[in-house]
Amino acid sequence: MEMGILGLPQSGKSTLFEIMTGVKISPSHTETVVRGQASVPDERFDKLVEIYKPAKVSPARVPFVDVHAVGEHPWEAIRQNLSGTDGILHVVDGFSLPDISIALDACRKLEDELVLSDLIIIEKKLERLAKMSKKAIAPQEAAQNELLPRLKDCLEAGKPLRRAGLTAQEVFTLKSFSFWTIKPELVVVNVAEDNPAFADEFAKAAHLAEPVMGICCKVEAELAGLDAADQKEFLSSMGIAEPAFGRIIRAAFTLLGRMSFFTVGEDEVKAWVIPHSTKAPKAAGAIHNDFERGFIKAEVMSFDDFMAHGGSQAQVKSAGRLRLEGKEYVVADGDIITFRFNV
Ligand SMILES: Nc1nc2c(ncn2[C@@H]2O[C@H](COP(=O)(O)OP(=O)(O)OP(=O)(O)O)[C@@H](O)[C@H]2O)c(=O)[nH]1
Ligand SMILES: [Mg+2]
Repeated sequence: MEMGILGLPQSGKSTLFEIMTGVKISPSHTETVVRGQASVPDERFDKLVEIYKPAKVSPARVPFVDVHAVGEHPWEAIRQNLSGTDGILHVVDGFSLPDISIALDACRKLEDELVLSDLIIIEKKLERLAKMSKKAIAPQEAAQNELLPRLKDCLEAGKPLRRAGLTAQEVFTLKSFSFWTIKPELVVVNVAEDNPAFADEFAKAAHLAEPVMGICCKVEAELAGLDAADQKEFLSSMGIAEPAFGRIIRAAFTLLGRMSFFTVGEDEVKAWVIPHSTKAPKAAGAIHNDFERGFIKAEVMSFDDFMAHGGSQAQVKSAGRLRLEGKEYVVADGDIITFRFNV
């Protein structure tokens, strides 16, 4: 699971990457690709930490990748380095020239590049398939051959593949292509300090199917540099509940179809990242393969039950709200779990 940061040159990609991940990119850096992890803000997790005061704190994380593409073929470097990512964070410059039509053009320019890039892949594949004898075409390719013309129409109409109404099976059939526009996408408008309303105006004018969020990277870079207490003070002095970079990280996490369950104790409180609709043994496997192999039961309490019973596992149990779940249990977001296993 990885989120790639895309955007036109100098739109603020690296600034945003640094804010979210805390990974500093030195101005003289020569590496093309920089990876970093962003902690996902979660009030429930913070409450658990407050209650258990654990020695180790491990929040959920989202990996982000930033590409510093220079030289003659920047797009090639971006394509190569981000093609394996699971989602796209598209940064739009809204600060250097805060003009809606300029920002819209900039946004569309990149979207068009992505659509075109996917279209070329499809055309090449269809050409190749057309030259092959029917017998030589493998079943997977035959399925692709059926599907690709429809996708071509979609792209030719300027629509990304994520809006082609594909079934899960069809998406699976297309996996080997790593299309850009099939990936979930979040659009982030980097606004000027004195124009925070610009992102909303942009969203209204753009009519995108993708979620749009605003951030002022300049302000948030200062914010990210403060410790937690100073951050709170800074935010309340500005009348803001939460930094925008926190909301963006959370949105990326949701966009990738992820959720968390918690394990708690005095040694560690940890948020484990799993896809939605994960059954208990697979969730146990996120912790350790042995937990999945030797899975017996999951002791589960919901976060709400835990809080409603004074943040005490013993009280949850005596109230009969501690559930013993088996192999078919689908883990819910925010479950607090202790696995029983046997290896
Ligand atoms: N005023 C202002 N400047 C910003 C903001 N965000 C980024 N910048 C500046 O814009 C320039 C480009 O920012 P980067 O984060 O390096 O942009 P980038 O998209 O990573 O650039 P490339 O990797 O070269 O394509 C830097 O000089 C930043 O300091 C912002 O919100 N406000
Ligand atoms: Mg950069």
